[in-house]
Amino acid sequence: MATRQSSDMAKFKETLKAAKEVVILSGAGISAESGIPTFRGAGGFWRKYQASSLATPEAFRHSPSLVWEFYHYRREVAAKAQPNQGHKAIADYESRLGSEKKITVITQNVDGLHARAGTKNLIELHGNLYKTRCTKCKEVLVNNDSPICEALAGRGAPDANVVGSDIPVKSLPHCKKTNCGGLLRPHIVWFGESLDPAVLDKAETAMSTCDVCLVVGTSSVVYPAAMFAPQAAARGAIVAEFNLEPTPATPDFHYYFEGPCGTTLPKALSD
Ligand code: BJW
Ligand code: ZN
Repeated sequence: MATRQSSDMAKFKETLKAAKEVVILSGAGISAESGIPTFRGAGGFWRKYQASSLATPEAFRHSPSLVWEFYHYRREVAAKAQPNQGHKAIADYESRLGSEKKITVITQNVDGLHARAGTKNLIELHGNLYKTRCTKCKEVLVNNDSPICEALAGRGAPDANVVGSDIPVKSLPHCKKTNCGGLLRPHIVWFGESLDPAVLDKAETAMSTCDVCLVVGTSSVVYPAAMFAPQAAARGAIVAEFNLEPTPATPDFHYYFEGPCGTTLPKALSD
């Protein structure tokens, strides 16, 4: 990716001060400093699998046991992680200025760390690790159990040489509703699946009316989220990107702040 010099922070802060509607669109990079691996790049593997190859309906159909091991591991990691300075700067910004500006956080992350940091007006585009959906009756429930079922206790180790546990389907998490008993799956949007239309609609509405957008810690390659900020920039919203490195979308944006967002965001969002 081409290099780009960091922009003038003081100038961006003036723009942000004048904004009436602000959207913060985040990706895996914001949780990296909390110890949660990103999807692409070195940390994006679990065992011998690229994380994105397990986040598919085909992988779940082929081996619900393997996919549940993967998500059990991710639930346990995220439950132990703490929101970092980036998450906190966003939550603090909303609590200071949320009554004078409309501030919306749209996250692609499923780790729940924005909410745990205190963000209120939050749209979780790709679902949440701590929600399940019944494959039969479709009921969505919050589930914070650890482990989520007995058979997954001590499973999910990420090392490349670990062999899958091949847990029988009957021992994986199941719906407790009378007359259902369907297999549960993580309430997460996998590749090739449509986003929840109501969630997508809320996100698109916020994107279409904001005057400033901060794009934080996302590689901007996964659709539809990848087109949100470029579209906002194209209609005249001011967009600032916070990332360790430029992305395919960087040339579309007005501002670019290079570095760990746990350092750059508190500077951008402070008074
Ligand atoms: C730091 C940092 C620090 C690190 N500080 N920065 C149009 C064109 C082409 C394809 C498609 C298209 N429309 C749809 C598709 C198909 C597909 C898609 O986009 N494919 C692309 C890969 C090409 N999209 C879908 O299937 C979506 N469904 C859909 O659109 O349905 C309709 C449809 C289907 C098929 C065809 C056409 C239409 C659903 C997408 C669901 C994404 N799900 C996942 C996994 C589930 C969640 C989970 O298990 O956790 O969501 S994929 C994965 O990628 C995850 C993430 O939310 C998502 C985005 O990744 P993110 O957050 O950007 O992370 P990384 O790792 O890529 O980047 C981290 C960044 O942080 C890097 O830039 C680092 O530099 C940076 N960073 N540390 C600041 N400290
Ligand atoms: Zn059910």
